[in-house]
Parts: sequence; structure tokens; C-alpha cells
Amino acid sequence: LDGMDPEKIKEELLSRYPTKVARKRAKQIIINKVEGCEVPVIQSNVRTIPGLMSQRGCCYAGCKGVVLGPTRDIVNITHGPIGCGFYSWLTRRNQTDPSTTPDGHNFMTYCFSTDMQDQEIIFGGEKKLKQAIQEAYDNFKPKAIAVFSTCPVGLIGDDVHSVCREMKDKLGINIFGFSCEGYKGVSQSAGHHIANNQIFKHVIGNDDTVKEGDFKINLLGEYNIGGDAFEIERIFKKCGITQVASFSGNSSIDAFANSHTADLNLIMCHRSINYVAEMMEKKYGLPWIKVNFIGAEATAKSLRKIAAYFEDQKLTDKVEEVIVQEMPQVLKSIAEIKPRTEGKRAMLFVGGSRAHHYQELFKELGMITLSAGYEFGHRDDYEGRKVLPSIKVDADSRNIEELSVKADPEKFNPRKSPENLQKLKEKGLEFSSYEGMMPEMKNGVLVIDDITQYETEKLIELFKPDIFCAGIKEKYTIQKYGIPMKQLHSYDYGGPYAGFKGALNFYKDIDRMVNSRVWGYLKAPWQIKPELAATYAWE
Ligand code: CFM
Ligand code: HCA
Repeated sequence: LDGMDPEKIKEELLSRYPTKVARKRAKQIIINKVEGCEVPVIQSNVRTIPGLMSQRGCCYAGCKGVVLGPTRDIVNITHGPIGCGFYSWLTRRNQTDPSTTPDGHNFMTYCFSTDMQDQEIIFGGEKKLKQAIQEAYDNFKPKAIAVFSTCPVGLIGDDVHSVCREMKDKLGINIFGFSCEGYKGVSQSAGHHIANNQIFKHVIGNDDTVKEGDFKINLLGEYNIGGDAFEIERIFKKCGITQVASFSGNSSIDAFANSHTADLNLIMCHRSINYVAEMMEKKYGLPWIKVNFIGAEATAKSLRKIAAYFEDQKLTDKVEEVIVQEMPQVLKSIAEIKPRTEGKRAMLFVGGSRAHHYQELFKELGMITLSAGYEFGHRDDYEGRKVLPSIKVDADSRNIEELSVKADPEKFNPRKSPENLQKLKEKGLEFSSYEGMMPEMKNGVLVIDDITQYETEKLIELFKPDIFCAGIKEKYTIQKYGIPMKQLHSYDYGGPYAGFKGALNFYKDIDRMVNSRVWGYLKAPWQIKPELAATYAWE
């Protein structure tokens, strides 16, 4: 930490909190210490302390915006006030290519909402929801409609599921609902879980057609932000790997329905989609492994992992050939840029997987991660490992109807489940203790869960990092401090950053940001007028 004592920094971050708050935050601000594959315990996936300004979003955002948002051919209706629908209206920059499905449907550019008013709050909103479903059907003739509950729906007790059942019978298309009221759980994370459960229950397994192709995979937890999925699909094609479905970047409901016919699930963002992988493993015998296509090295490693799973010489050779073709440009770019970025210091506070994955790209530029953390990651995201008995019952699952998933003997393919875990273990492919954020970070750095606005500003004052990565709510305060800020959610209109070509884009953007002199000229309003600082002071 630039020679600073991490204990002192932690003390400093906590010093102005009331005692009780400081005691709680102390469990979420951890000095990293890697011993073998053991790391210290970090408290995560717990309620944000009221009064602290968090980066987090809500359950509805995680369900509607994150998991279902990037699916082009489902009409996604927000049942609630218009603000919720508006907030999740393509702000996440997930791109799609409608030409890849025969009907060319793309409803992602629309914002469907019941626009709930006082009238519905008082007398109930089910009638209006039925009308909205009917209207969407009449206008768009989609093959599926999904309904997403916002906070007031749960409070007034509308039964979205019975409305969906009734309209499904009436219209003869797949219609299903999500009880993803914003207040459920502690963050977006509960919404991921609810989305996973319902997609599994209502869609996956509906179409048993086995498609052509070798090495059939599903890509899970990749959402095509800034076109990332297009680059990954390009690489798969080149390697001769067939993608059956993507959950859910550039996705289509037909592919979800058919996804259980694949041979292997690849998980990129474990946090948001592990539930689907676990359920598919149980019901259909489909094994899963973790991959990461953020970073050129990580991409090469992930491709090798896939080849190792299939144990096929042709695939192995092809993967090596593709790596040999793609890597020279990457290495050339690194050789040019690294002398300018080497030793620069980054901080990453993002979501539930990117604050870890993007450290790969910074490492390739010779940059150092001084501090990082997730908004809503769970302990396994920080620590690695598939099962942590102590966190089996987490804060989310209390509110979530658990599906009791049983193996389906008709569709369970034991060939695909070669005593799954055992075989993956023998090949060294199972999600291991080394794959979390903390085991891969340096000793002595600060890992901070659900970082607050106050702590963010303190870190900036203490370290003046060369770049800070977070989201839109954090962006402008950080820039006012004269620190370049990169949004790792939306990429600030840039991207793709995944795969080999994405890495090139990232190097270029980061070089431009950390070496621009403009930041040095910036003074925050409160640095120019100290009385402003007094006005907004903590105490
Ligand atoms: Fe997974 Fe995501 Fe992320 Fe996430 Fe998100 Fe996102 Fe994210 Mo924003 S699914 S956990 S809930 S990688 S929307 S595409 S960028 S916070 S780090
Ligand atoms: C969400 C979506 C978000 C928000 C990003 C941000 C995204 O959580 O509702 O705060 O900048 O990636 O779009 O994570």
C-alpha cells in the first residue's frame, strides 16, 4: 500500500464512524493475507447499514435489468411505477444481434411498463397488468412475455403469477412472472437468484432438439456489455466450439429452451448465474467449469481449460493455433503501452465479478491493484471454492422460493456427467480455492465489501490512485478529485473489452486515461472553496 501501514489505513477509514457502525464495517474491510489457498474471512452479502451511501442496486435491477435484460425476444413488462422501468431501459449497454434469430424479434429497445398509479395502489393492479399483457401481445405477437414485480407490487399483494397463468392459457404463449420486488434480499444478488429459478422452471428444457456441432457449450454469466459477447462468439467460432445458448448476452428464449442439450456449461460471472448451472447439473447431468474472458492471458487459459475438458486432440490443436494467431497483436500492444502504464495504481469497486476479472487486464499493463471489492459478491466470490458450509444459508435465500430440482431420468445424460465433480477434480477444472478475488490479490492490500461513498473519498485522499473503477453514481465525484475514472459496468461508451480484441481496446483506453495530463489541472469545488467542505462535512 505505497509503504503505508494497512492497519492504520483501516483505522483511518473507520475512525469517523459511530462505534456500532465502525464495528460492523470492520468486518467488511479486510487486509488481505494469502496463506496457501486460505484467506481471511470477509463479511459480505449482508444488509447495508442505513445511513451509509452504498453503490448497490436492488433485487428488481438484478432480475429484470441484469439477467433478463439482454434477451431480445421476450417482452419484459415492469409491473410498477414508471421510474423502475425507465431506470432499467437499456442503461446497461447490453447489445444484441437480432439477425441471429429467424424471426428477427428485438424488444430490447422498448420500455414496457404498467405505469402503476395511485388508483392501482389503492384498488390493486392486476387488471391493469392483464391489459398490459394483452396490449403487448396484440402489438408485438412475441413468443414470450415476462412480468417483473417492483416494490409496490409486493406491498399491495398483486398476484403476478396467477395473472401470468391466466394470460398464458388465454393467449397460448409462454408467460411467466418474477417476484423480484426491489426490497427483497440485500442487493441485486437476490434478483439474480429469482431470475435463475424462473428461467429454469419456465423455459430451460422446453425444446429437446439436438443441434449440429462439436463441443457444444453454453456461456453463462456473460451479458454482452459493449459487445463483449460478439468477440467471445468470434473466438469460439474460430476454435470450432459450438455455443448453444448464452445466459444472457445476445440471447434468445429459444436458445434457453434448448440449452440443456449442450455438453458443458461455462461460467463467466459466477455470482449472477451459478444457480442455473447448479440446477442444470442436477436435472440434466450437465457439468460446469469457470472461465474468464477478461484479459488476453485469461482468455487463452480459459480456451485451454475448455479443450482440457473435452480431451480432444483436434480441439486442443485448434485452440493452440488460435492463441498463436491472436497473441502477437496483444503482445505488440503491451510492448508499446506498458512502459507508460507500468507501476500505475488502480482501485476497482464493481458488482460481483468484474472487480476481480479486470485485475487481469491491469496486470497485463503492469499496473497494481491497490484495493478492490464487490458491491454484492458473496464469500465464495471473494475466497474461491465451490462450497462454503458456513454460508449455505445466505441473506438472499430467506426470501426466495427454493426450487426442489430433481434429476430428470428422461433427459439426464450420464455421459455428460462423468461423475461430474470427481472427473473435473481429476482434471483440475473444478471451481477451486484459487479462483476468488482474494487468493489472487497481493498480501496487505485492502479488500472492501460494499464500499461506501465516504470510504471511497477517503481512499482517494489517502492514495491518489492513478485510476479508479466503479459505476455511474461514483463517476463524477471521483473525477472532481482529479482522478481518472473508468466505468467497468458500461465501459463509458467503449468496449468490447473481452477476449483478444477487447484487451487491445482496454489497453488503449487505459493508456489514454492514466497518461492524460488534464487530471492534474483539476481542482474539486471544495478544494477551491473550503467553506463548501465545511457545509457538507461529516459531522
Ligand atoms: Fe455479473 Fe455482470 Fe458483474 Fe452482475 Fe451488475 Fe453488470 Fe456488474 Mo453492473 S452480472 S456481477 S449485477 S458481471 S450489471 S454485467 S456490470 S454490477 S460486476
Ligand atoms: C444495476 C446495473 C448496473 C449499474 C451500473 C452503475 C450496470 O446494477 O442495476 O452503477 O453504473 O452495470 O448497468 O450494475
